[in-house]
Amino acid sequence: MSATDTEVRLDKVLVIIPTYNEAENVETIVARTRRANPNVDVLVADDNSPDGTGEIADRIASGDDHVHVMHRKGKEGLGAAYLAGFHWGLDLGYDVLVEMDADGSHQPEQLPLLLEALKRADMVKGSRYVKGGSVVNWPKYRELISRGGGLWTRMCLGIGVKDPTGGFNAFRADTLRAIGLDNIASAGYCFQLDLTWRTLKNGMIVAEAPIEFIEREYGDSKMSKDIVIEALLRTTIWGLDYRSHQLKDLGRAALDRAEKIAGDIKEHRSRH
Ligand SMILES: Nc1nc2c(ncn2[C@@H]2O[C@H](COP(=O)(O)OP(=O)(O)OP(=O)(O)O)[C@@H](O)[C@H]2O)c(=O)[nH]1
Ligand SMILES: [Mg+2]
Repeated sequence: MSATDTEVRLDKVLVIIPTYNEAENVETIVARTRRANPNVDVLVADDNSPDGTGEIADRIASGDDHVHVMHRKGKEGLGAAYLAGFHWGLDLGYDVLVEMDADGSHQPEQLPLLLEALKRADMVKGSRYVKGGSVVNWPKYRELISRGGGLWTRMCLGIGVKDPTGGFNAFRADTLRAIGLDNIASAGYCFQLDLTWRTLKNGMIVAEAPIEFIEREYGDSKMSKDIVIEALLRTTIWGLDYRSHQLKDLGRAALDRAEKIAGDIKEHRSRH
């Protein structure tokens, strides 16, 4: 099944929300998600947050059959939590799996836009940098890093995605099955990039839906300089690796062509 297959079902949607110390945000984000999208299920994937986020999520889940909580043993990073959530959702037969932050940066009210675009794509990224997209309350330097990183990624990998590091993403279940979830670079922005890059390399369609991204109001960011540097380095390595394969293929094709021409000349000579 792929984006070109109109028969594919996209009804059973799971929104995965990874949390680490989001006690101030978790209740609001789950309530907003359920209110704006009454048919979707929510999975809070909590890494045993010391601030009690997991217990708050349990309380919400006890009053709403659409809300589930995964208690993980400790802080292992956002990527590991998403991967565990993906496996959980795939095993239970969800058609669509969505990544969404707990801090309100991604607005659940905009999820229908992503789901609509997923009818014609294999993965949809909520995008700050396509027409209609925007960033609210970000210091200029954050936007510069984000835009610069995106530009670098587009250049290295030769892709057109305007917001490759964006973390508000919707996948068809078949897309996740096709790209495989083993050996994903799981730290920070690399995780989102890796998923996007794998989907594109599999020849699948990645669409971007405009979103308004709002900087978190409550709680601490888990972003760090290391995460940015790792993402830039990894993108460069992926790009070099990809280009070297392209060059090898080009070289091989040129050699084949040269051998064919030499053969033709030989044959032509032997005939005359
Ligand atoms: N389960 C789990 N969730 C995490 C972990 N680290 C971050 N998260 C969650 O992942 C989401 C994104 O984290 P943020 O700290 O907002 O990172 P960010 O969005 O890159 O950075 P800001 O833009 O500064 O907010 C939030 O919902 C976090 O609670 C982790 O180690 N485990
Ligand atoms: Mg955030």
